[in-house]
Amino acid sequence: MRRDDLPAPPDDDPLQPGAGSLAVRTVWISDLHLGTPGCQADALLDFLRAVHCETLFLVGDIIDGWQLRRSWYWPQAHNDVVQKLLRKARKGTKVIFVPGNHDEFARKYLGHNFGGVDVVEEHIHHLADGRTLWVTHGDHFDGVIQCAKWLAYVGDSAYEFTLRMNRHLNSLRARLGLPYWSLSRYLKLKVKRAVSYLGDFEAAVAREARSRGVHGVVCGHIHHAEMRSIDGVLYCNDGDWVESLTALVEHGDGRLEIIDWALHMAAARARDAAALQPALAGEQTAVPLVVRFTKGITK
Ligand SMILES: [Mn+2]
Repeated sequence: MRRDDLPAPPDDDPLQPGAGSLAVRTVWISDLHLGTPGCQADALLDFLRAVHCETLFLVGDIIDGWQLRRSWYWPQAHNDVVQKLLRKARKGTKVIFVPGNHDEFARKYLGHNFGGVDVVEEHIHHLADGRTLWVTHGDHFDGVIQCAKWLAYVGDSAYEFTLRMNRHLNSLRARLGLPYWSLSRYLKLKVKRAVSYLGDFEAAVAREARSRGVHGVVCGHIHHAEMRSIDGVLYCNDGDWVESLTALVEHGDGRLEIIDWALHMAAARARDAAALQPALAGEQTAVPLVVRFTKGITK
């Protein structure tokens, strides 16, 4: 059943796709890894269609030049993402691209503007409430960390294998009506050394932010969304669109929030299913769907 066939959801929830939009002041997304099979372009498109903002930050690893050099992978959905981003720039959204290590080719074009997209090495963002945030991809902090073991797997075949398993697992889960679940995120949090790596990275980025005299920092790179205070500095990581499907947003009053789009899509699907149930049951609307299903099995 296509979503168009469903009744429009109520307008009270700003996150509902049918309600039209999620209107915020600023959006940060990173680590899309367009050009790799790991990129969850459909979920990303769903998010980009729903979100409206004054400023959109692309915080690095947007197009994966490393992977494209090895083998060409560029499906239509990845084109659609690029078109959607350029369209937002054309329609008045300020789009700022801070290249990362996987799209370091773009670092040759710092200070230039392409189709309304500004390419900069880093940026100081002023929140509506006056606080300042330093925006950087974060890969420069690999070097200052002793045990950067986990990141060695990014772009590596073991990591790609995990992502491939993740895709198979989740297409199965989708068929079973289960929400998206990140195998790679689960593994990463299970591996002790990876967890300590994440902590070291976060501390190093926060330390640099403090030395720059800003209130906080927004980065990506480690594919792990987070927002917390580290020694008096607000550390924000917008996550990624390979594993966690997350974005960081600033509301009109300067309040920051991590948006988990996988959760949002699961909630939207559950609402769709609830809306469909009476229609499917037809004349037997009084009989719960579960009961009818069980009866079918015992026959
Ligand atoms: Mn990176």
